[in-house]
Formats: sequence, C-alpha cells, structure tokens
Amino acid sequence: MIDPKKFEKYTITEDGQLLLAKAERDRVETVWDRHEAQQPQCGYCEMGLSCRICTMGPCRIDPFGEGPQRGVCGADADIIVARNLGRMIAAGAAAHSDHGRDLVEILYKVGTGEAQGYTVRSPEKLRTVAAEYGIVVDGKDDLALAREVADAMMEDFGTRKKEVQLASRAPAKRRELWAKLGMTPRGIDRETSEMMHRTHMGVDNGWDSLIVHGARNALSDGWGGSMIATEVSDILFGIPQPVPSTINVGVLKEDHVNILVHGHNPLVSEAIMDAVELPEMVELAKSVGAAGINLAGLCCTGNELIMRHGIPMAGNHLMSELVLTTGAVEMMIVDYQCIMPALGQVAQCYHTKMISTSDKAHFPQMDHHEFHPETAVDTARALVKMAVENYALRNPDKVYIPVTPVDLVSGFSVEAVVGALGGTPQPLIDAIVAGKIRGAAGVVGCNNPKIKHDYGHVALMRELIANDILVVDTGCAAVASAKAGFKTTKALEWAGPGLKEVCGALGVPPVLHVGSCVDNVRILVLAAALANALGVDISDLPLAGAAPEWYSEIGRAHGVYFVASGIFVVLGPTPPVTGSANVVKLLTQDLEGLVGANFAVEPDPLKAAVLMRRRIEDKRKGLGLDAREVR
Ligand code: XCC
Ligand code: SF4
Repeated sequence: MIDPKKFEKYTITEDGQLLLAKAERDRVETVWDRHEAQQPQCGYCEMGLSCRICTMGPCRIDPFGEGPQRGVCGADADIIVARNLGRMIAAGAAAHSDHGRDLVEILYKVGTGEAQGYTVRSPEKLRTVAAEYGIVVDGKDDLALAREVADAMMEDFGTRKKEVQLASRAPAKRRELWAKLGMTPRGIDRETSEMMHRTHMGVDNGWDSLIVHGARNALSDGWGGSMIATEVSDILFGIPQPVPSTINVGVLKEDHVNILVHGHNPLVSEAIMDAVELPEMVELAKSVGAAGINLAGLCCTGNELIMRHGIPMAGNHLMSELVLTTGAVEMMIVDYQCIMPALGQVAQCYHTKMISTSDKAHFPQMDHHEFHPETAVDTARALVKMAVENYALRNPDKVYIPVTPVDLVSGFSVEAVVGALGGTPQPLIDAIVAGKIRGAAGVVGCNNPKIKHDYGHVALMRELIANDILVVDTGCAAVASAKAGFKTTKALEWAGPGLKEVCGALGVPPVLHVGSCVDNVRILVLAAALANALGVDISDLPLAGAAPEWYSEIGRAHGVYFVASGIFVVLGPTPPVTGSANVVKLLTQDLEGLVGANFAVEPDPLKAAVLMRRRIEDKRKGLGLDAREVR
C-alpha cells in the first residue's frame, strides 16, 4: 500500500493525494515527478538573464558580476530581462485575445447562418454591446446585429484605431492617465505585434520603454481581446446567473459514461454539452450498459460550463493528469491552453480516448477531430457516440473514484452580482463605506508545482474573508476555493462578522465565482463600475489582487493589466525578472507613482494576505473611511 499522506507535500486536496497514490501504483508519471527531475532549474533563466532571441547568442549575464555583463550584441541585464518579460506578456495577450477572435468569428457566422447549433442566447447583451460600439440597434434583428458587432470587434484587433472600443468602460481619469503615459491600447493585434518588433535585436533597448509598452500590450488584452471573449461568450451562450453545482474528482460517476472537457474556449464544450443531452445519446449509453452520460469540466472551459449551466467540475490545472488515473474517463476532449502535452501519455495506461479539437492545438497521443462552426453539431455528436462506445473497454478493476463531491454556487457575472444587490452596486458601496466589508480582493490564476497545490489559494482566501474582505475569483483559483467549500453560504461561518452579515442578508457566499481566466475582465468591469459610481479612479478603491499559484504567460499578461488598471497585485511564484534591479524596482515600487499600483511577490499566502489587507486599509484611509491597522 502506498500511503497518500506521503503526497501532502504536493497538494492539500484529498482527491489529489489519493490519486497521486493511485498514479504511483499504476506507474503513471505526473507533473510533480517531472518538476523534480528538472531540479535544479536554470538559475539564469529563473532570473530572466538568458537570451536566445538571435543566433549570435544564446547569451547569458552573470548575476554575480564576474562573468559576462553583456550579450554578444551588447544587451545588458536590464535589456534582456525587459525583453523577456515583454515577450511573455505578448504571448499571454495573444493567447486570450486569439480565443476572443475565435468567438467573434462564430458570432459572425451565427449572423450569416453558417454556425451549426450556435445562436444568440443573450439578445440583451448583444444590444448593449452593439450600442457601445456605436451601432444603431433599432429595427435590426439579432442576426444582422451579430454580423455588425462581429465586424466592429474585428476592427479592434486591427491597427487603425486610437483606442480599443471597450477601454471606454474604464474611468475617465484612468484613460487620461493611459494617454499621458502612452499606454492606451490602440489595437489588440497591433500591440502584440509591436512587442515582437520592439524585442527583436536592435530595436527597443530602453528597459523602461519596453515595460510601458508591456502595459499597453497587456491592456489591449484586458480591455480588448479578453473582454471581447467574455462579452461574446455571454452573447452566444448566455449571461451567467447564480447556479448550484458540485466539484472535485467525485463528480465522476462509476456507472456512467464520463466525458471531460478541458481547455478554455466554450465553443467546443457548449457543443459537447448539447450533444450529451440528446435523448438518442442517452439511449445509446443505456444500450452499452451505462446509466447515462456524465459531462464534467476541467480548468477554464469547465469554468465556462459551470458558470452558465452548473455542469460539474472535476478539477483544476494540476488535477488534469490525476483525473485520468481514476480509470473512469471514457473521453477527454481538449481545445487549447494549459493542456499538458503529457496527458496523452497518461491516458495510455487506461482506456480513455483523448481528443484534440483545434486547428491550432495538436498533442501527442491524441486523436484530432477538428471543430468548425459549420459542422460543430455533427462533430460533437460523433465524439459523444465514440465516447459511449468506449465504455465497453473500461476495466472495472482500474476504476477508483475516491471522494464525494463538494457543493458550490457559481455564476456570479457582474450582471448577477448587481442583480443580487437589487439592481445597483450601491448596497455594496454602502457596506464598504460602513466598514462592514473592508474592501474586495480578486484572487486569480493557476496552479504551479512550485507551490503546494491549492494551498496558496485556499490559505489566502481564508485569511481575506476572515478579515471581512469580499473575494471574487476566477480560473484555477476559483476551482481551488470551491473544492475547499468556500462557495456556499455555509462558508460564511469562516467570514468576519461584517462580511458574514452582508453576504448572509444577500444569500451569497463570501467568495464569488466570477468565471474563467478571460473572465478576469469581469473584475475590471466591476471595479470600473464602482469607481464610476463614486467618481474616483480604480486605483482609489479598496481593492487588491493576487495570483498565488500562477504559472502561465497568460497569467503574466493578466497581472500586468490589473496593475496598469490601478489594482495592486501580489504574485506567489516569482516572475523571471530578478536579474535586473531596475526592472524589479519599477515593477514593485515605481509603477505606483505612474499607474497608482504595483506588484509584490510573496509566496507565503499568509504574508500575502497581510500585504493585501494593508493595501485595502490604506485605500480606505485615502477615501476618508475608517481604517484598521494591519500587522
Ligand atoms: Fe488554470 Fe485558465 Fe491558469 Fe490555465 S491559465 S492554469 S488559471 S486554466 Ni488561464
Ligand atoms: Fe545574445 Fe543579443 Fe542575440 Fe540576445 S539578442 S541572443 S543578447 S546577441
């Protein structure tokens, strides 16, 4: 017997520990094994001091000052660190913005009648967004508007604008600041493309000007590509409203055909959901001896489904391999982002069929069945049928679903939050002014084997709610807190007295699930709405953000757009910038004077909570509200 306690150092979750023991029994290699095999990781790269941008290199700078201080081209530590950071931001912004573009293409095809199975589920939002883009809505039907909105959004991706449209949601003071600093995002693709240009050898060698452009690049995602992704998802699939569901590996059902969707883009998972619910598919499942078909999500496409439809969630990033070791998954269907290329290998040990679906995301040991809007319904049906037929190949001796699921309530879009407050943000503002709620914190981002799985998120959020701070979360952070039981009103017993009173009266949990990673923009929209209601800037509000277990370039871009929007952000894992004292000082100190917020790095979530509380109390003081001392 392998003692699951042995895996307490890797994860705080019971399902994680038990399945790590199962993985060891089944001789499955996991992300933690590979992380260990990589030790010690390259110190130059950890500090951002290696460069392989051109073939005169690769080069590295000696952080101790004895070896080379310049690359072959003459770039010093500041330039190399800033260029690397810039490219990280560009990649992250590109990823989520490209996800946004895929949705805009579907919206257009819905308008022309070419997108099989997709439709406009939220005509209200279509009309609101159309009006924001200056489109005349009166007298037009949904399909005509879908085409026009899609066209207008495509323009945002281009280069011929002064400012991306949805940036107009930001407070006027913020936009003036961006204009003054040269951070106004002009076009979504333009800023990413310009970053690749600037970081080519021999272009922008100002470490500070590179970072200012990094902010503009990240803002083009936050107020551009990602915001478009969220808005179009709401238009096509509906605006999330509070909905109960269940979470952790226990959502898999031993007597059902289990299908998992993993990735980010709801265009695949929504089609699969529709196919799973077809009576003919359910009949087919019964004919192979299963009780039915069970669909569950992982990572952010799971967040999209749970937010809108209450589809159960199996786990977050570091659970994506372990969930396969249950031996109970007939099929995992992936789209893109955060899908470990190891998954196909893990699935080899079981009967699980692995399916990739995007023309831009191929993986080893997966079967590729491309999704296109024109044929999405047919593709989804064929895949679900294949999954059902695979049930016969399941080996009951290998099946192990070790836990029972935890309850949660999801679906807190900005519209739902305002709805819960009775139609205006005023009651939230009143509660903050009265000091019952000290402020709000956004906790976002990933898992990373460098931090004990889920510990960063859960320990941080426990501290925040205990100190009367309302938490909104997204991405894998949101999955972590839900598994820990923070997303039902029962969790109010862990909240401070003020937060408990306010959330109790509203009937909402102390931690609100606002969505997937792209839905971080819902936090921006909510922050902007609060700032506008008070006539102040976002940086004046008692808000703070954290990414306690972030790993990805996407996470990097999001951190930068939060800070550039005026929200202080604490990072768990250290970004690869410590090789440049100048860059570190800019990010952790001087940005405050420029954009009214900066970064801090603090891997210990208890200390991170102190930093966030201090920030929130400082901002209360600035607004003339009562402030507590935080030690
Ligand atoms: Fe999770 Fe979004 Fe991070 Fe990926 S990046 S690990 S939050 S699934 Ni968006
Ligand atoms: Fe080396 Fe400069 Fe080329 Fe980078 S750009 S690899 S520092 S020569």
